[in-house]
Formats: sequence, C-alpha cells, structure tokens
Amino acid sequence: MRRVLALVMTVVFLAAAMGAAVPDTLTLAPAVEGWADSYIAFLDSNYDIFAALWPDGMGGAAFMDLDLDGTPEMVLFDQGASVAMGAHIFDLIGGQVYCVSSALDSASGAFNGSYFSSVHVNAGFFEAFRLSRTEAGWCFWVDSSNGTMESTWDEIVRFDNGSGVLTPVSVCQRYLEFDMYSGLVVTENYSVGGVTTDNVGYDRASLVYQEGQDAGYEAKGVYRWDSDAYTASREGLLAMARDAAAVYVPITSAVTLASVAG
Ligand SMILES: [Ca+2]
Repeated sequence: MRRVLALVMTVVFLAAAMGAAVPDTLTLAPAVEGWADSYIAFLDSNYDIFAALWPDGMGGAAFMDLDLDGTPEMVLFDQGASVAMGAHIFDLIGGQVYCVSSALDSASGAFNGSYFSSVHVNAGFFEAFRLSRTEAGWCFWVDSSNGTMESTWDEIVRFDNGSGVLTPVSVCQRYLEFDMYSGLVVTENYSVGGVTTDNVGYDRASLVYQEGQDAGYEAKGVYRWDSDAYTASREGLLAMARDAAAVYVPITSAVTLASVAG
C-alpha cells in the first residue's frame, strides 16, 4: 500500500512538474475501417518489390499507431545483419499505403517515395517503440541503435504526425568507435537535430526522452521464428502480416493513460 501511495505521489509530482500544457489523457480517433485489409492488399500487390529488396524474407511484423492518429502503421523488420534489425514502416494515407521510412535506402525508389523520410530506425524488438508523455506531448519514441564489436550508433527518434503522415524526427545521434583491444573510445561524434555537438549537448537533448513518463504500452507483433508458415514467399509474408494484425493492441484498450499520468 505504501509502495502504491509512493508511486501515485511520484506520478502526481511528475505530472505537476511537467506543467499543464500536455494533457493527462490521450484521446485517439477511431481507426480507419478496413486498415488491416489495406495493408495486406498492399503486401500482396507489391510482393515482387518485397521479394527483390528482401530475398530472404522479413524477420517480423507488427502494427502500432506510432503517430497516434488512431490507425496503426505497419512495421516490418528485416532479418538484420548485426545486433539490430532494420525497420521498414508503412502508413495508410488517404486510403493508400506508402513506405514512409526504411533502413534500406533503395526502398525509397522501389516503392512510391512521396512520403519517404530520410530518418530510419533499427531496433531489436517491437517493444523498443515506447509511448510516453514528455514535454513534447504524448509521442512514441525509439532509441534506434546498432553496433559491431568496434562501434555503436544510437539515434533517438520521435514519431510525429505531419499533416496526417507519420513523420520520424531525429532528436539526437551518437556514434562511438572503440579500440578492439583496450575497449577505449577512439572516435566519438554527436549531433542534435543534424547539427554537430558534444556529449553534453547529446545528453541534454536526450533528456526529454529519458525523463518522459512511459505509458507502459507493449506493442505486439510476430517474428519469423514464431511460425514455420512465415517463409520467404508471398504466402509467408501475408501470413505474418495477418497474424500481426490479429495480435495488434489498440492503445485505448491497452493502457490506462489517465492513471499513468496521475
Ligand atoms: Ca497512425
């Protein structure tokens, strides 16, 4: 009971400290009718492009409403060549599906690139996309990262909605290169909003994300290893997307945001 009270007090304190500008609750529009069918039809009619870009098939699929407009986006993971998997994000815009972000540069030319963003994401699992309340409002964020034995790369990305289109925004980036033997950092580069800075500037910019109140939302998706049906084929890709749509958790039913925000 005391722990619960302490938690409530902390949340209330945090909510008060954040000011009144950001509402305690998040009210979303209803999802566009038939959204799942629209994404699945897109995968079916563009399967040749998927097969050409990712001949080994995809590593996972999930639906999540990253721009909080009520209708989920489709996030596909590739199979990844290193620590993280590349994310490929599709949005339903005016009844049409567009690729809006891809860790694979050539995707912008392969699909209709009208809404393609140069900001892309690498992540290890769908739960890495976090819904939180920050000074910027209620937003999804991801600490997009990748690495090798000799280097790590981090980019904190916030997901906005620009005129009805999911818009990933690069908040800050960090690149570190290590000496293989000593483990010491030999190269370090930082930038905030694309402008070069130092580690202090990076830390300051990342604070908004670090200090946000996490809503506790866990995005659900399916991964290649979940089913033998997810083969590198049209049927495999469609099965993966159908199953991802079936496990999609709408934010409204998943999180009691009012209690999180105090
Ligand atoms: Ca959305």
